[in-house]
Amino acid sequence: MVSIKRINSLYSPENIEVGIVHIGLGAFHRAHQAVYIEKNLNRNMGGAWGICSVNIRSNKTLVDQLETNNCRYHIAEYTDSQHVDLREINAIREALYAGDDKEVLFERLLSSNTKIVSLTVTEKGYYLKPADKKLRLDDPSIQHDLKYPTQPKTVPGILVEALYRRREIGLAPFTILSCDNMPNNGELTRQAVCELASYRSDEFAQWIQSNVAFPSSMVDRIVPAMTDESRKRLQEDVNCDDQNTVICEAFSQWVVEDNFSLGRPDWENDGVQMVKDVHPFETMKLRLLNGSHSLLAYIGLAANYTTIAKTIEVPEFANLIRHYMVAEAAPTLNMPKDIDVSAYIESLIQRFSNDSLHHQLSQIAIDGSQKIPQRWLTSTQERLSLQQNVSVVALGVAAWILYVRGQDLVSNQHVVDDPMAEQLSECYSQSDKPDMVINNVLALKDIFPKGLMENTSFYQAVLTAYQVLIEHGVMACLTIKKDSH
Ligand code: CS2
Repeated sequence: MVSIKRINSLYSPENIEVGIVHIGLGAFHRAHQAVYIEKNLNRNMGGAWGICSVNIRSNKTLVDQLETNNCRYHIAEYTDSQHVDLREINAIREALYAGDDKEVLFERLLSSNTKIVSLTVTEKGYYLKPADKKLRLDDPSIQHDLKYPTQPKTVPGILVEALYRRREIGLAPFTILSCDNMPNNGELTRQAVCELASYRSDEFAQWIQSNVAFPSSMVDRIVPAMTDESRKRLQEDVNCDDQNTVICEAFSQWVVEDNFSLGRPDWENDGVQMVKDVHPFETMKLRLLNGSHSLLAYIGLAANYTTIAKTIEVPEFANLIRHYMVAEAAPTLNMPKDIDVSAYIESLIQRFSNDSLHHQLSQIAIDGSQKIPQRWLTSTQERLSLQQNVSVVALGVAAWILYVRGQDLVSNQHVVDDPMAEQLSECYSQSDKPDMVINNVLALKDIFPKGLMENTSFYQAVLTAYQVLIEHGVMACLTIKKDSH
């Protein structure tokens, strides 16, 4: 029997005003930020921080489904397979789909009640090149926004146009809060918005620089994409027939830079860590949690596993992940004294082992070109400059290179879902000889910083791992020396 604790909203949703516009209405937003707002509204018995959640490209069905239910939905927070908190959420007061016509969205963005615009649009939604963080000017959607700035398609384009219109009518700019897995996500958002705005005028870009707050934030909660299988399990476990319910882990963390120009909810009373500098938290989470996730995804898929819990259950993989975190990632962190990195590592192993989540490796494997620089490559470059061992990351990169071939070790095909899929596939087009492939991939300068591309030890380590991987399989690659740091 699964033990269920039900937590219901205590306030009247119809009295809540919208103060936040959120772009990226996916499972993560519903199980993370919306929960913190829900707690805030519960504690204050209402308020003006309801959310208008928006999708601009995908998932219109979800928007429609939420709208039919007055945007009320549930989240099922699994501590383990036997303990679930079923939480009612009413924090989202409006769901919008702004596809071709974005004027309804602009109406919201131009409202004086809108104080914060938050984002979960994934790494690629910022249109920055992973290696140098400059705008991807050759991307057709960015080119469109440069040509038709008043009818933008991209998130940076929408923000630029909304800020432009707010300035014209004399309305103070909203705060822009990125909630995506990137280091300095506030600063990166500022860069994308200001670079695009500079094509309108340098003076306008300068105005954004000086007047718009872009706090950084570190977000953390494991929220697997919902599937038919997980919906069925929900029905069995908690007898919940709300089709919009999201499954997630019990753990949740949000560390936010306290820099909001038009005010913010009193989040510090709802478990949000409001801090001056998010950077150490972001780096720790990206390199330890997300870095391990990507590693598990690519090696797990190469060994034919499907979920995180099933992969980490294999002792050799658990050892590899622990070794990666302890020996390769943790030494690159510069954490405040009161943060216990070893305890954090142990807690991650526990969280990865939560078998009630069924977190698919294929979901994490998506968009590798946008993820691996901040998860693996920055720390690896630092380690190489000190002549330190990087063998686990080299294996990870080799497994990712195998993954982007689109064909696994036993010739099963899969789709490579990545904005750089075409360039990655070209790396295999002349020849599939390991040295040629590795050369081609490591020469992709949008992904690999110059220092890494030119580093012969890195090239050699990736090549060796790749050769062993394709000739003998993953298990043969796992002889990581314990003293190699
Ligand atoms: C995952 C993240 O899909 C991925 O790349 O690593 O979504 C991860 O689950 C979250 O960042 C956890 O907070």
